[in-house]
Amino acid sequence: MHDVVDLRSDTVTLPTPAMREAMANAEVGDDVWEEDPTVQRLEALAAERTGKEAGLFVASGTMGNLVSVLSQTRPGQEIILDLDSHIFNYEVASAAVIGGVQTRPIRTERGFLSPDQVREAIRPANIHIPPTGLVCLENTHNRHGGTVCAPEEIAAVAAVAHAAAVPVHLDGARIFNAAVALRRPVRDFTTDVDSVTFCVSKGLAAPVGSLVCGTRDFIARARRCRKMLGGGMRQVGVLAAAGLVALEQMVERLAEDHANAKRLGEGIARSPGLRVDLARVQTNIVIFFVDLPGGAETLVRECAARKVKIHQIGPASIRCVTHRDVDRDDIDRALQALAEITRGW
Ligand code: TLP
Repeated sequence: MHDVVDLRSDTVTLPTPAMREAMANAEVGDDVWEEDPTVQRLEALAAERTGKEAGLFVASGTMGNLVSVLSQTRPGQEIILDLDSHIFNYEVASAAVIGGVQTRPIRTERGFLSPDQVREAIRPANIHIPPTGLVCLENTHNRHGGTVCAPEEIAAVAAVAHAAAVPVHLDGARIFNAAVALRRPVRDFTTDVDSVTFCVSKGLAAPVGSLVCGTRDFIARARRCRKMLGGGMRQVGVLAAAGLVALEQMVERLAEDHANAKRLGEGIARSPGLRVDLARVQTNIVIFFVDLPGGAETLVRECAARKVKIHQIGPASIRCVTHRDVDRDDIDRALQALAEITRGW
């Protein structure tokens, strides 16, 4: 039980005691010179988990996605992605501003492009038309409520892109949640894509950082892009040490977050005036809708007054994310707060 129940995001997780200890004792060196042994261990472990040749530690998921776009496209190309994707909505238009690429957002049912959608969106060679440079996928899908895309679906989309010689990037910020939900190894979700970003700073509870993985050649280009963006860090093993603990100790417990999200979703479904699609509550995210006009603002405010923090993501929609620093009692407290507020709605 915590004093404040913070369901705004899994990014709010605090480093565990084991992480703080590992950080204090980390062996470090200058990582721009590629001399930090702890960073190298983390990059090697990330590559192994994703079944790729090499990995690169970056400051954030946003930086991981951007270096992946920069390393696989050139200005004037187009990238195909889902309309609700994080890259399209929440990365400050970095692909366009810094990469000079045009984004081609496509509306999907669950956040996942189908092979047919990708086939139709890939541009033919024509003097008027921007060539397709990259297809970007997201798994789990944040704005669609933490939905999971199965490895076979990823493989089918990648096959279409690869047949047209277009590489595929996976924004796998929460790919470990997908892996735990389907009880399959992460590498099943990543073998068919050319590059993947995942975050250790979300449900895995490390304070900072994401990993980008792919071929050795791709990682060499990504490393240059990271430097260009000011992301070449020095004795950064103090952060990578927490990332190692995240990968070694924090993956299996994500199942608890998923169980808590389910409990929360089921409680919300029983609350008057609130609507949730329980079929979408597959991992640690619950998105729900408030039917009353102005209800979402009221709900966020009234919950905050009861020390329950939730996050409004649309005029009538709210997102809750479960994580290590929210336990089952906290979920029941959040449900209690919602029940008090919506009584009589
Ligand atoms: N998402 C954050 C916010 O930016 C919305 C959150 O609280 O969920 N890809 C996906 C799918 C993400 O959800 C996020 C973070 C990122 C990339 C970016 O990661 P960071 O925040 O490390 O740059």
